[in-house]
Amino acid sequence: MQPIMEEQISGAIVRSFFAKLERHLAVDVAIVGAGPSGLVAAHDLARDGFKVAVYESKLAPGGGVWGGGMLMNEVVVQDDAVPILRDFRITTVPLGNGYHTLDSVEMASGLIFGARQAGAVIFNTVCVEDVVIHDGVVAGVVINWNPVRRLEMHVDPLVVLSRALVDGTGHPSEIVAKVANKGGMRIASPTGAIVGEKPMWMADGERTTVENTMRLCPGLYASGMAANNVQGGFRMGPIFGGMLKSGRKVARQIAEDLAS
Ligand code: 48F
Repeated sequence: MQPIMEEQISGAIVRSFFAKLERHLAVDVAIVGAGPSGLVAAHDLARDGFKVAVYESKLAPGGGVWGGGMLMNEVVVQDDAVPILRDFRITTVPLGNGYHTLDSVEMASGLIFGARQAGAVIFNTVCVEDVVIHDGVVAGVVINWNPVRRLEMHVDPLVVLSRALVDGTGHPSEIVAKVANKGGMRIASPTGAIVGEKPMWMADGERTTVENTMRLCPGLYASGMAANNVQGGFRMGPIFGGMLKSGRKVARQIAEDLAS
């Protein structure tokens, strides 16, 4: 007897999802947070041949890009970030003063599509609730469905091992907090712990987002606003060049570290 259509559709989804999950139970790079820095890092590392999984707790990847500035769906980037956007074929409109505007919906969807097309796998609606630490090395992520976390259901998670883990969770730097506070590990910051983000200063925040993007301890890196929160940088609002450059920087550093 031919299987009925509903059974074929459900079966195809179940089989292909679980094959994808199983292929990614151990990865080269796990990236937590599908904001702009995480998506650029995912794109660059996957393009270089690394096995990359991105975990995003929300249904829609894209982080803080979608809403532009105060829900006006345009954002701004500087000249030196435009080449990164070109790699994703995202359109920019020059303002003639070193800055460009772009449509935040095109930016978010372009970064997601580019990362995925490069080969990174994105697990959306999945949150990273903890980390794995083996002998002083951050070695993976503890994952669960975000609705399980939000409903406070008492459900044990699954574990994915990683050679490099990127905290791209934005302002809260949730993953570094787990490593530093719960794991008790010293991280590369002025205090050895999370310093905490400062108020708004666009120029300084943009500069330090890139400078603060670094390896924090064996196996752990931070990108984007998480990197600034860890090192005590200023926030910067709806200008995104620093986020894009941070993603590219962390990818380059991980590629070098994993090759050595
Ligand atoms: O905050 P977010 O966009 O990260 P980013 O790359 O970019 C920051 C800018 O958007 C903006 C800014 C620019 O001027 O300041 O804030 O640093 O995206 C972070 C993503 O991480 C997800 C969260 O839902 C968001 O989409 N996230 C946070 N915690 C977790 C998580 C977690 N524990 N597990 C999975 N995803």
